[in-house]
Formats: sequence, structure tokens, C-alpha cells
Amino acid sequence: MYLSGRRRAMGPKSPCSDMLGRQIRVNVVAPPSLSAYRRPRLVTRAQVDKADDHAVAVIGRHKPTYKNANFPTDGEGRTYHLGTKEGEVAPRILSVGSVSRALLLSKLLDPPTSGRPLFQRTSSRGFLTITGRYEGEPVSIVSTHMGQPNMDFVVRENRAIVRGQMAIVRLGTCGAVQRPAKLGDLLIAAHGSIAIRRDPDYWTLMDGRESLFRASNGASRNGTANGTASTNGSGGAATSGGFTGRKPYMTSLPVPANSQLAALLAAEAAQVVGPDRVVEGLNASADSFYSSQGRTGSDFDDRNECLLADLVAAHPDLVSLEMETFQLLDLARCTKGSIKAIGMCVALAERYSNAFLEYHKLEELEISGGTAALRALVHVSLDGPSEAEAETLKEREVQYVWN
Ligand code: R1P
Ligand code: URA
Repeated sequence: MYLSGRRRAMGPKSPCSDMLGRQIRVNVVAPPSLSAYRRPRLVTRAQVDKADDHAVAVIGRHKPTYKNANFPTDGEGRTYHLGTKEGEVAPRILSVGSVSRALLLSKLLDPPTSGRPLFQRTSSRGFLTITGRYEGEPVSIVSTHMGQPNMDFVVRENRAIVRGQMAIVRLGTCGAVQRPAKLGDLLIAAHGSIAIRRDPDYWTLMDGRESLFRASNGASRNGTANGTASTNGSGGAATSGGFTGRKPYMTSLPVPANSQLAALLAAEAAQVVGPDRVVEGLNASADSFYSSQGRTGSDFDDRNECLLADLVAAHPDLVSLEMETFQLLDLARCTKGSIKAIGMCVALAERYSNAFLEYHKLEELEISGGTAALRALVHVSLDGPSEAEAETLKEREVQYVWN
């Protein structure tokens, strides 16, 4: 993460200690010509902090002391994974997958009037939070990374440090499942989201029973490592759970999006990119990019060849396939109205044609989507903190980074 090249790869000759006297171990990642030096080195905390590039993984680091195993926060009230505290995150949040998207979209925020740079904090887990104002309204942009567990951190830890009602819009990338959704379109989960999960028990229970099933049905297995014909995907015996009583992939019922936010976002997106580039429908969040999104290959026995066709048959309004929106909408629903949420994604892959967006086009689409998302966020109505909460905040003298 921090060190590279001959100068740093050689490092100090003997183990060193950090300021608290603890040893810090780093793995040096040297270029091939320096492979002789590719051994773990011990350097000081000061050296690590001064280093300006990203070639070495730091294994030992300072960690604050956390209290409360149920919901850990440090002495300053910072959350365990996102590392932010009250006053650093606005009630209106734009959640994006990557750090680079968060940085790109932070350029859309109002220039800070205080003369100070925009508030930015990267947690030890790599979550980046940027807070400022958009059209005068406080907003935060949070890089959420990938998958439903990361969205869980983002929603729960931000909910814990923000008072009053919140709005969260996810701007991601996704696969377009069927027409009219096409490459580069903005796909809005206005009909909510379902979840798709691979069920490992299917494979566990299938072990040994498949051959028994085939023998008793006179069927033969004739395919690739992924299986074909009656053994594959969610077709045939797999769909009906013929060997095991289970299916390889489970799909949930839909969870709704916030209708006010959905309407605002659709209107803003249509204004930014034109109505023919905006598609509203149902989203599906999968627990992986590959098997649970119906991507096939011969290295794994995934039984997913029919997954996309089955999904579309069961949900004719399905437009997008990604990995986080379901968790956002599910948690928002479970706050009983304290979070309004919606997801929108740039269609990066056409699953029906197998086309993938040329990457150089993505940035412009992220800016368009980000503009629409920020506009929707600042226009949605939110209830402020209750009187009792407002009183407590005053007493605790919370400092807001956007003031
Ligand atoms: C997979 O490549 C990632 O891209 C999509 C998926 O949901 C997953 O996180 O969204 P982001 O571009 O927001 O990360
Ligand atoms: N992100 C996903 O999760 N799936 C895709 O197909 C493209 C982006």
C-alpha cells in the first residue's frame, strides 16, 4: 500500500517500532527486477505515514479503542467500519460503488464557502465519505464498495450518526436484463428490487443423489463441467428441486422503493439524458457478479444456464441486475419510514446481447446519473430531527462539517 521501489523496498535493516513501541509489519511488493528484496520488512509508523505511493500492504496499524460490542464506536463516536461520526454525514446521501466515482461526483458539489476543502474521510476499511453542499443543501457522497454486506454497513452506520429522516440514492452500474434497457441507459429500480442468492445446500444435498436420480430416470449426464440439458441451470430437475428438494438459486419477493424519490429521480434523469435513455422497472440484486447473475463458465458447477430466462419469465418488468440495491431498499423499509431510498444504475452490460460498454464512456454517464441523483436528493422532502433530538444535539454541541 505504501512503499515501492528500490529505495523503500530495501527498507530499514532492523525491525522498528511505531510510536507506541509496537512493531509494524509491511509486505514489500517490489518490481520483478527487485524480487530479491520481496520479503516482509519492518518500518516505522512515521515512514508509513510519509510514504506517498501504494505498493505495500500494511498489516499492523493503530486502531482506536472501541466500546460496545453490539454497535462499536470509538471514543469520538466514530463508527467501526465507516469511521465517521455525528456532524460529518448529511441526511441526504449519494451511495456509489467505487471510490473513483465518489471523487468524480464530488466535483459536482458546491465550492466550499469556508475556504476549507470539502470534508473527506477514508476509513481503515476503505469507505470514503465526502460531505459538502449541492444547490445549498448538505449532502454526503459515500463509496459503498460491492455487495450487500457493504451496503448494510453504509446504511446502518450512517443511520446511527444522522438525526431525523434520511434519503439515500444509490448510483451504481448494472447489467441490462432485457430490452428496452440498453447500454448506457439509466435504469431506475422504481418497481423495487428482488434478491438472488445461491443456495449452497443445493450442492451439498445433491452430492451422491444426482446419480441415483439419473439411474432411476434413465437419464445420462452429457454436458460440460457446468452440466447441460436436464442437469443444468434452474431447468429440469434442478428447477423443481428434483434431486434435493431445493433449487440452486433462491429469489426473494420484491421490496419497494420510495415512490416519491423514484418519481423525482425519473424526472431528473429524463431531464439530464432524455426520456428515451431512462428505463424504470424492477431490479435484482445478486449475491455475486458471476454465478448468481447467470454468468457461465466451465470452472465451476454453477447450474445457472437458465437463471436469467427464469427470472425474466417470473418478473417481466425486470430491467437491471447488480449487487446492492436490494439491501438498501430492504433496510429502508425496516426503518419504518426513517429512510427514503431508491437505486439507479448505468447499464454497463447488455446481458441479452453480451455487449459491454466501452469504459471511456462510463465517466460521462456517471456524471449524468450523479447529477440526476443529487438533484433528486436535494428536492425530496425530509422530516428534521424531533424536538427532543434537536435539544440533545444542541446540548452536545455537535459540529457540522458543512457549516
Ligand atoms: C460489480 O462489478 C459491481 O458493480 C455494480 C455492482 O452492483 C457491483 O457492486 O455496482 P457499482 O458500479 O456501484 O459497484
Ligand atoms: N455490475 C453488475 O453487478 N453486473 C453487471 O452485469 C454489470 C455491473
